[in-house]
Amino acid sequence: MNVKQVSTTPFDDQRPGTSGLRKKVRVFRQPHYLENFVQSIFDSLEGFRGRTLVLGGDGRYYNRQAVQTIIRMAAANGFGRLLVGRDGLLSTPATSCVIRKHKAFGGIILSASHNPAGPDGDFGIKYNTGNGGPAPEPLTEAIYRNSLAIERYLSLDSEDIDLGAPGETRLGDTVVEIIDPVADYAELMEQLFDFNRIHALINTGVFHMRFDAMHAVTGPYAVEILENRLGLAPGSVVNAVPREDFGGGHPDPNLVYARELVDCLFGSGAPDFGAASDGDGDRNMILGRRFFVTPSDSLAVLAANAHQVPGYRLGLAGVARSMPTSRAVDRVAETLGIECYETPTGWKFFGNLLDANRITLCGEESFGTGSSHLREKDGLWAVLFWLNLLAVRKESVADIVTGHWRRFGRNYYSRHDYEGVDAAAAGELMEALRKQTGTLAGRRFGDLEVSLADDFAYTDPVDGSVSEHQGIRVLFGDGARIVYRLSGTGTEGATLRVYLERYEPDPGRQQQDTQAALADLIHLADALAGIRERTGRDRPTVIT
Ligand code: VG1
Ligand code: CO
Repeated sequence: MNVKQVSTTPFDDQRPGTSGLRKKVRVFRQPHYLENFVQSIFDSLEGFRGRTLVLGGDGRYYNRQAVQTIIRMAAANGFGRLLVGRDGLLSTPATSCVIRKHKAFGGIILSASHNPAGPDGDFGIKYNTGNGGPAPEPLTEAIYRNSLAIERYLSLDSEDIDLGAPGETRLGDTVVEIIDPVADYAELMEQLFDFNRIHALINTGVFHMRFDAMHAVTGPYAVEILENRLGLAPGSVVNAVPREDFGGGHPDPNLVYARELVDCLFGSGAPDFGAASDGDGDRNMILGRRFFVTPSDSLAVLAANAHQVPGYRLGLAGVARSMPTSRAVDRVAETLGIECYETPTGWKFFGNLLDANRITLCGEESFGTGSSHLREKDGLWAVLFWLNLLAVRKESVADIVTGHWRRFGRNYYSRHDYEGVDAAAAGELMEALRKQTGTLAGRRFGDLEVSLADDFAYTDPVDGSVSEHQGIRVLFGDGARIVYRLSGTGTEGATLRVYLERYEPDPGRQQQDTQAALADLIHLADALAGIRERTGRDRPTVIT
């Protein structure tokens, strides 16, 4: 089969963000746009000739066409074998699993995660390396540099592959294998968790659960694992069929976008346990009956109880959280006598710590939790972890979390997002804050005294690489904190994220409403940054 070389010219906007390159579908559909980025990835890699590439996506609009394009390009560039999820589907954690299990050279994931899909929605692409994790910053920067200088890309003149038929096809010297997207992942979950015990809990007949796949990629995984293997009643997984437009929704598992599930868990006759996942299956939301578990608390609870779950019974090497994530897990680490690392936002920063066996569990406030079993955050894994804990402890979700607070204290925590604000105004707001950081320490605002203010920089303890400007943090003496940063995943204007946290050790004061408990900090966050004045917004778009 003849390899063709296609001439092209660079686009100047292909720098990957927090999690790969994300743009509007219409941007990706410009001639050569996708191809340029894919070739820039391949041009940044060495030694992949004859090796395996894993390929799949969250099933959103444009997924199928992009898969066909990338199959031709990967074959033309010399990969020996392509493992492609059936129908072009592979969740982000399943891709990480398949890369590791089959010792692939790397993988390409097509997803814009929780961002809405469809012809007017978003599309995205990210590259994962042989450890199964997101490309680290030096590699994403190399990809970006290549994209600025690209002159040609390689492809084949070949027919589309039938993505629905499992089995192998030859494309020149390359074998394209269509794989079951669920099998390897489900097998790994069975190794980590006590399926018999969870099965027993579910089949008592008194335990009820609802899982919302939000019309995104987790549907087939959840049906196979929760219903077929663990015996959950058919139909307990709702919105289970992946759709190209995610049913018109916003597959972001939080209190705002997963409203249907939240209403169900807070309604009369609510099930005992509720969970949801996002577009590409790496996020999770955990709910008990009339109870919401913040992702930060979820990480802390999992860390404190990990020894009760087979895959983690030998204990934890250490834990890590992204900087804006609440410090609930820090208290658990202190008690367990293990290290707790603080990384910048984005899963790529956990990779080195996991590879070096410095940590076992890690998580982010943005509904992401994961462990050393993979190199991505993993939505369904977190749900199974909770199910395993519920089966062992035989307590309600609310009792487990409130018990945790009594033991470790409660970190009241919330994130306020201002979406789609003017990019220049958002940049100026951050710049003004950055200038203030030098003068804030020691100042008092009501009961709050600033102990430290800086622009967070991270030195990777494994490879020594430095990442700067990762968010402005303002710390107060009694464990309270405000963090400001701009999103690196949006596709329109800028999104300002304000993270608020306050520690409450007194069990008698742990039952307040979160926003009320954080009211002083919320007020101060606006006063310090001039959010209303600079963005023209008088309230956040989304509060989680
Ligand atoms: C957001 C979250 C971050 C997460 C990232 C990718 O990034 O805040 O914690 O790692 O999305 O998650 P940002 O830069 O917009 O704040 V996913 O599920 O989109 O792969
Ligand atoms: Co995601």
